Amino acid sequence: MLRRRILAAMISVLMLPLFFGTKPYGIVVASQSMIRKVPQDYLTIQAAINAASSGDVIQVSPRTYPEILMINKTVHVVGEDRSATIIDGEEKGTVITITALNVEVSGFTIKNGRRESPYCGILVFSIDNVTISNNIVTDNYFGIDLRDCDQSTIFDNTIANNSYVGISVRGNNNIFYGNTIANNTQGVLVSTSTTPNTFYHNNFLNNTNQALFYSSTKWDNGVEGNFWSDYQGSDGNGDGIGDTTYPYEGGWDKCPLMEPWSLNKIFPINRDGETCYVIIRRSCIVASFNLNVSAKQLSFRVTGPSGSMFFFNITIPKTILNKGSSEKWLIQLNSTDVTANSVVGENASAYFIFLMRSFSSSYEIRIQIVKIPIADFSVYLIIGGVATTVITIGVAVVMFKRKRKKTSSSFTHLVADSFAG
Ligand SMILES: [Ca+2]
Repeated sequence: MLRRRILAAMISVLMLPLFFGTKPYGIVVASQSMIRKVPQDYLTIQAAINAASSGDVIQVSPRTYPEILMINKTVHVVGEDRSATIIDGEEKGTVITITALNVEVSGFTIKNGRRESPYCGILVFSIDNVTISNNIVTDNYFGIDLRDCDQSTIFDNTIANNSYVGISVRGNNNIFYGNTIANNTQGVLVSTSTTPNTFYHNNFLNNTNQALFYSSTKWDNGVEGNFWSDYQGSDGNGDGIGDTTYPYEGGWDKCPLMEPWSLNKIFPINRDGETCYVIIRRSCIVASFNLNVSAKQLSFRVTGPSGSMFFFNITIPKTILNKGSSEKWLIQLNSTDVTANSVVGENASAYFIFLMRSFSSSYEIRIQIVKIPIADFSVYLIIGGVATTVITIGVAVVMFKRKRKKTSSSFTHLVADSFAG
C-alpha cells in the first residue's frame, strides 16, 4: 500500500507539469542543436534560418515581422505567443514556404499572403513529415496548402478568414486534428490522394462550403469525427456523437461531434450566485457531464477509438466539492473502482484528478467523495489510540525520572547542609 502511494506520488510529481501546465508545445532539442533567438541574435526570422543547421530551433519573440519565409532546411521555428508573434506577408507572395523534411512551425499568426492563386499563408511543397501546430493562419488566399506532401501532421491551428480555401491537400496519409477552420470560402479542399488523409476533432465553423474532396478521405478516427456548425442532428444516447451522419443521411462524417472540440472542456457551475468552473483537460470526447453537489459526486462519459489511450485531468474547485477528514475519493470507470490507478492532487482552491487508460468502449466516469467506512475508520482510531497511549506513557516516564532526579539532588544538598551546619 505504502509502495503504491509512493509510486503514485512520484507519478504525480512527474505528470503534473505535463498535464496541469499550459505549454503543450514543448520542443525537444537534440544536444548538438542550437537555439537561435529572434530578434536577440538575428534581426529577422529568415536570417536565423539562413544561419541555422539541421535540427536547430529558431525561437521567435512576440512582435510583427514583415517577412516572406523560405524554410529549406530541417528546423523548428517556434513563436512564443501565437497571437502576438506575427509574420505579415504584406500581400507580397506566399508567407511561409516549406521545402525540407521534418520542419516544424508553431506559435505564430501568419497573415496577409498575396490574395490570388497560387499564393498561401503556409505552403508545404513536395516534401513529407512536416508538423504545423498552434498557429493562426488568416487573411490569405489559401490558408495552408499541402502540395504533393505526405505523412504530415497539422493540429491545433486556427485557419480563418482566408479568401479562398482554409486547408488544401494534394497528397497522402496526412492527419489533421484539433484545428478550427472558420469563415473561409472553402473550408477544406482535398484534390488527389491514393492513401486517404484523415480529419477528426476539427471544428468547421461557417465556411461558405465546409468541405469538398475528390478522393477517399477519412472523416473520423474510428469513433470521433468533426464538429460542423451547420449540423442538425441530435444525440439520443448522450455520448457526444451525433446519431446521424453529416451533412445528410449517408454523408461523409459518420460520427459528427455535438459540440466544438477543444483540449479543455469547461463546465461553468453556479455556486451561491458565483460562477466557478470544472475544467476537464482531455484527449477524447467528454459528454453527459452531471454534477450532484449534495451527493458529492460528478460523472461524465468519455468516448474514443477502441485500443487507443485516453487521459483526462479534471480540476474541481473546493467551493464545489470539498473532502472532509473522515472522507475519501472514490473514482469509478463503468462501476469498477479505479481510485488506486488515479493520481489525486490539490492546492488551496482545487482538487486535480488525473487518469490514463486504454479504451475498450465508451466509459462512464464517476468521481465521488465518500465516507471512510467505519471498519477502516475504527482501525485508524485504534492506531491513533495506541499511538496516543504510547506517547502519554513515554512523557509520564520522562517526567517521573526528572522529578526523581530533582528530589534526590535536593536531598543530597539537605544532607550536605546539615553536616555543614
Ligand atoms: Ca450519440
